Amino acid sequence: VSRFLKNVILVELFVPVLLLTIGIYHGLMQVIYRAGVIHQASVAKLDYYQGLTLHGVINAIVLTTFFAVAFGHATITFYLKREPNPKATMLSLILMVAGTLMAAVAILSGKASVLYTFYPPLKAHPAFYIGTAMLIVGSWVAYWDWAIMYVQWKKANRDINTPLAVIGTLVNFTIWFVCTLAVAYEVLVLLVPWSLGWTATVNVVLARTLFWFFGHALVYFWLLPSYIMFYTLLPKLAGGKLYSGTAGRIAFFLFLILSIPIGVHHQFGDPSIGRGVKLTQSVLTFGVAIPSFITAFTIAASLEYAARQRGGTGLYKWIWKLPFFRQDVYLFGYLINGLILFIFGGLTGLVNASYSLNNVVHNTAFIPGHFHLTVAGPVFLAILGMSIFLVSQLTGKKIFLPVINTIIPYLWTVGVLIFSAGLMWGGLMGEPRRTNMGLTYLNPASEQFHSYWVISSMLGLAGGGIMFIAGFLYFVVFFGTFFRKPSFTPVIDFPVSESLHPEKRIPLFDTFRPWLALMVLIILMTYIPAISDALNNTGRNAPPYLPSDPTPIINKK
Ligand code: HAS
Ligand code: HEM
Repeated sequence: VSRFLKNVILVELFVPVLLLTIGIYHGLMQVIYRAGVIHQASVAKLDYYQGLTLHGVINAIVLTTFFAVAFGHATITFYLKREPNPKATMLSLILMVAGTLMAAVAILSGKASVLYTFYPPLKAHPAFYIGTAMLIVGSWVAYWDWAIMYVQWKKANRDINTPLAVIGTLVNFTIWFVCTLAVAYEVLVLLVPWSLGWTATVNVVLARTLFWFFGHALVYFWLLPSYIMFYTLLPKLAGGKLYSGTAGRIAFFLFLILSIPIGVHHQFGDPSIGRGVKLTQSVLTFGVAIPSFITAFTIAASLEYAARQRGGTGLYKWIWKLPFFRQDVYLFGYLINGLILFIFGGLTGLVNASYSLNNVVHNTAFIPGHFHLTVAGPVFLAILGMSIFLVSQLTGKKIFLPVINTIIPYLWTVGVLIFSAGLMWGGLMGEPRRTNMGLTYLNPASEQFHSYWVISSMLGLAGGGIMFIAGFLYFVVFFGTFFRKPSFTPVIDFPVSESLHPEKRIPLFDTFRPWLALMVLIILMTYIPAISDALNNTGRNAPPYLPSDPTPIINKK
């Protein structure tokens, strides 16, 4: 790998991890506020919602996007044996860093406390929207360049199966490109003119619908780099082989067609969106769980094979033969903990997706309980592990404090399990999300004091505290490795899993065209009615609804 690319990848890891220190600090602050340990609206001149915005934007948007691009550069270069175009790579990096700085300044100056979902009626300074748009466009530039590299590579290698990691990366960025088109429209056509004062009002339902077109696909953009690691690295790290590469291909293509047309499951409570749209997107949401079920079974089979190769026996006893605490394969620990958390993350996702159950959990603490088991589970742990792996390899430096590095994912997992259990239990008792409960519900001096949520929010605090410690230890290992003396020649060398069964090339699972066509078709079928509802049932035409039923009365005729 060239010095140039090496440095670009290192900057793409260093910048977001540095910002992550602010993101993790605010995670801790939120559990402190919410548990009623303090009864203040702000600490160190940063108010609750400013902190929550920093937390969501840095952890879930900045870190994940930078990481996906850095990991994408490494993956594409490693498997296609050629490097991305330096000019495109540089342009992408500059746009991403400049955009992030603009958005960060807007949030830190208190002019963009709009949360990471940034849809109206909350309004931010234009710098926030423009910065976010630049971050996104920067990631597109990298994607276009990889797509060109892939097309050239494929021309020269028609009969060879495209490496699974390359399929995964391109599927992921195609989802990202298509879904960000909607948010780009929302930002540039609706929000920026409104924020500049050029337009007096904005169609809130339309903006939310466009946001969620992007917003749920976004979670698969976070997830797929981890899936690439589960399929292509984890079996090898465990000492075995991948049970089925074809299953992996099918899973990635299913994500391509199903990640976007399900965004309305975040809007079950929006009265302007009709029942038919909600039903269709609810059913498709169950569909998008299928590639994850395929992954669960394929990876479990690969792990069992690996453990039996190491002498494992019995129905479940083989599990103990897996290399949980081996310092040389520390990545295994990061990835397996992510998978364990995702069992609960996935199950709670299916609860959310169920139309009637969604009524119970929507806007409660159950939702952050769900997503810390997903984005702060398999996604975050894979980012932590891989960022340390790449920094060590690209700088030729040994891991700083390897024993601590091995323990971090276990500590984080214990923390998340306690934290999310507290939030979800509280959520089922009505504890709200996005609320500084220390001011009211958990302030004994307030009339609104609510003793039901004392224990659940204390569990959130305990778990959040453990997560904070694990996060702190990660920073020590990451920066410790970054700044120590090099001791070997820099490389990119992934521990690639072989396939257990000889893999025949099946053309349908080695081509994008039919899948892209299907993707566009399903999106049009699901989103034309959704957008039309958003355009028609708004403003004066907004339908009346009963608080007990989130569907508009108008549709009941
Ligand atoms: Fe979700 C809300 C439904 C997956 C993130 N989700 C959110 C929000 C976030 C988020 C951030 O339908 C909040 C947004 C906001 O701020 O308002 N989600 C789902 C469904 C899935 C799902 C059906 N979500 C994710 C992933 C995320 C994520 C992944 C981040 C990365 N989610 C919802 C819904 C809402 C929602 C509603 C709206 C709620 C509301 O009302 O606001 C599915 O994709 C889940 C499928 C997953 C599985 C699990 C498979 C298990 C695996 C592990 C196997 C383990 C092994 C280990 C092999 C079916 C792969 C074995 C171990 C050994 C030791 C051997
Ligand atoms: C929201 C705590 C790490 C992503 C929250 C909330 C809490 C919390 C309590 C809910 C606040 C509310 O609704 O009022 C923590 C703690 C962490 C941590 C203690 C670790 C020390 C992470 C990580 C990620 C993440 C690593 C992603 C990679 C999010 C997102 C939100 C959130 C996206 C939603 C923000 C919003 O509602 O606008 N966090 N978190 N968190 N967290 Fe975390």
